[in-house]
Amino acid sequence: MPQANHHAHHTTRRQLLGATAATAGLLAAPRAFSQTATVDLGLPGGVGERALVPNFADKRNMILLRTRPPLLETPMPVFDQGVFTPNDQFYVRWHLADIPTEIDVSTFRLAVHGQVNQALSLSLSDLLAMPRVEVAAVNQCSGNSRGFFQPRVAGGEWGHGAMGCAKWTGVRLRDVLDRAGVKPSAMQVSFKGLDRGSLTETPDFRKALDIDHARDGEVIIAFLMNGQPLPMLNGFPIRMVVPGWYATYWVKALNDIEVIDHVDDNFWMKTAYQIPDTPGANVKPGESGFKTVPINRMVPRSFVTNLANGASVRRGAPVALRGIAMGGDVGVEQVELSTDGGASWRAATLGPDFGRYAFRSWSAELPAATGSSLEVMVRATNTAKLSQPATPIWNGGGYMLNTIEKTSLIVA
Ligand SMILES: Nc1nc2c(c(=O)[nH]1)N[C@H]1C(S)=C(S)[C@@H](COP(=O)(O)O)O[C@H]1N2
Ligand SMILES: [Mo]
Repeated sequence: MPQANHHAHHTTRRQLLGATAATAGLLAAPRAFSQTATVDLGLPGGVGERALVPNFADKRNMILLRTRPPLLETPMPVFDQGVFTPNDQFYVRWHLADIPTEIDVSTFRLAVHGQVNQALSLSLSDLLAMPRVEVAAVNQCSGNSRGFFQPRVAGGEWGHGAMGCAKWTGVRLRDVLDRAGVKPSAMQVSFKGLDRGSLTETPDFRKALDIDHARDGEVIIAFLMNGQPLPMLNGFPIRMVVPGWYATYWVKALNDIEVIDHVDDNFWMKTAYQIPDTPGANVKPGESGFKTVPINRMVPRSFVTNLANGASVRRGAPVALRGIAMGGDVGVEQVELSTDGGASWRAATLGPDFGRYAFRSWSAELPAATGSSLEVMVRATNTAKLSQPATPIWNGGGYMLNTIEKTSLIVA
């Protein structure tokens, strides 16, 4: 549950003001970025070679998928350093070419309108003066790991690094809606940010949540990420945080909230980000005729973070493993490991619990390795008893991949 926190209003306000000055050079930075190395994401077909860029805007050492608008992936070793992903290595995803690069925090306004008694135009000071909550939550792109889909699908070929976990601080969406007074005719709440397409016909990026979800007290409008103002590329000055749901709803640089009396049928809700309405969003390649729904709750996942595929371990010595897991829309109940292809499983030890929406660290020591190779499988089960599937899922959008991961180790 988010905790109320009423401290440090003034500090925060200064921090937000300071951050504005620091963001002025954002556009120039991507043009000047340098590439020092490449990484191989290990995608099927050997198509996963990517540039590692040390200095893209205010990000460091990120895997570059695209520069405009930016798609930046977090390298896996970052997840070995703790459950909270550093802001300057947190992944970045935008759809539209024209993204905000500078914000005047004194004139910025958040509009709240539509099916409300009183339309609002809220300044950052207005938001900073409201009761605060904090939640630790995983932000994961719907298409995280899309590059591993077989057969391949269209769309950004992410490895596993289009995810991150942060402590998000902000105000409850419910409190903002209550201030405007939601009319009984309200059915959904729709969100838009400051970004735009470069062509006028490109539809604005708009996402919507059902009114009850929007008012559940867990959905927040965040202005701090790990205690700092949001990086420009992660939605400065404010963004939506929808714990347990895929990041497509976590609208960045949020400047418009519209309460609507119908189900949002804009392109980004009705056409894009639709998944098969089947367990785990799984269908057969080429299958058609199934019902689709807007993507929604996340599913459990787990990863080994201290050893990469192809790493060597010492023969005759116990193998220390550690990693991270997430429950999806509920907490992690259990993480298990198998070294016999899934025939038997042993429980890992779970690390500290930062709340059900956060990453959960885990560790385990496997008995001394004998043969010449070792394949480790890791499986998370959430508190709703949902486990990761053993066989890969598939859907045409390349969404929600959460197959049990395998790490192949060399024993020498
Ligand atoms: N305004 C705006 N918000 C947005 C998007 C966008 O294109 N524009 N993309 C969404 C998607 S699909 C993802 S995966 C997350 C990525 O959040 P991040 O860049 O902070 O990691 O932002 C979401 N919020
Ligand atoms: Mo996404």
